[in-house]
Amino acid sequence: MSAVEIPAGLKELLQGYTVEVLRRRPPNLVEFAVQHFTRVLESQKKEQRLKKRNSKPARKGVTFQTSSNTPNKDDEEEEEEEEEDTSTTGKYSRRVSVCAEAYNPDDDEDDDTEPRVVHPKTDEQRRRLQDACRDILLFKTLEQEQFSEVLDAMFEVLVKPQEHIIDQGDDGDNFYVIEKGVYDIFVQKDGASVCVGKYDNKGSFGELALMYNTPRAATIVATQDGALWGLDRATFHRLIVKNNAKKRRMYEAFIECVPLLKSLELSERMKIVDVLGARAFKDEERIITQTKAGQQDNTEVEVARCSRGQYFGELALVTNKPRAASVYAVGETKCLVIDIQAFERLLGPCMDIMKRNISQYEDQLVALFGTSDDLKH
Ligand code: 1OR
Repeated sequence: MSAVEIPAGLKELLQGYTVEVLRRRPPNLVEFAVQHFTRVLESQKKEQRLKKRNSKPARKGVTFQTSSNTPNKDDEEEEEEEEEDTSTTGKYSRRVSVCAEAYNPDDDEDDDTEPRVVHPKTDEQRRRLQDACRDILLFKTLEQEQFSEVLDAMFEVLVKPQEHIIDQGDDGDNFYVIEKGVYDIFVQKDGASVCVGKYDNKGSFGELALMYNTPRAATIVATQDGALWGLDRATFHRLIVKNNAKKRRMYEAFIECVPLLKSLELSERMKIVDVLGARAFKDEERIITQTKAGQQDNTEVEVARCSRGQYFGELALVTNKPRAASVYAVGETKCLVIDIQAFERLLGPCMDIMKRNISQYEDQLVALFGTSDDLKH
């Protein structure tokens, strides 16, 4: 037991600031701290104003079971069900609560008192949901029981073109899995909103603010009619964030000895663990399929063999080109997988090392086929 009492919320505040510093690498930490905490304060004030106005909770479907007996839920004063907000203007009133939940994922105390969120679904909805969630990495390391709790809690969100699902700077309300639709990703750069990528009918977004109690890092806008599945913040926290603590314990030692990741800070390596999924492959199973002709005929030639601690699959991501080689499992194998958006976000600092290694692939190919054109960026 500690003799010094740590004020409630201090840890989360500092953690939020640290994560933002690591993500944005500001030149002046003090100036950045002033901006960051001003934003936190503004959000707190906004939250209080919203509470006063007794505004309704987040978007369609995000309702906690009314049997909730959790005493300090922020939402408790808020009126639960009014008519559903299905406006197409793109802005919904959202739950505002910077650093409301404790971040410590090991802190299990209130697990039993947390209400379990269940959104009933038809068989057809459940099937579509299961399909959409099949490749979501954050779900890959969940136990079956936890996974089905996640599915129970998810709710369908239909979106219209130009609808903002998430606005950068807001507080996180939900995590989203894409069932269909194309979504642009915008990030503020020097005061302007820049499109940095898109999701095309698959993937998920909105995990960062929920995992690290930080403001939304990007704006996500639907470009066409789309369908999403949302998972509320409380359930995400209870199941995914807690599972991440387990993942950290499982993969910490392994990640420490992956040479590529040596140049990252410990906290950055841990963020990689947070978004990793694990996948097992059988002997000879194809893990990556070559999508362009790298050879004159159709015979496949083994060009390299990777083992524990090495990586593959980055080439197409770094060069933005189709897959240049196929990869097969040799024996029973297990890979840790990172998705493309997280790859770009988290492995930026490793780009130089990866590019250096890519020039080695070129040497290998030149030795085999006498050309490296396919690998040129
Ligand atoms: P969030 O909860 O912060 C916005 O809400 C979401 O956009 C975020 O979680 C991610 O799921 C998703 N940088 C930050 N967030 C991103 C990015 C991104 N891409 C998708 N999201 N970058 C683009 C990487 C292709 C880096 C931009 C500098």
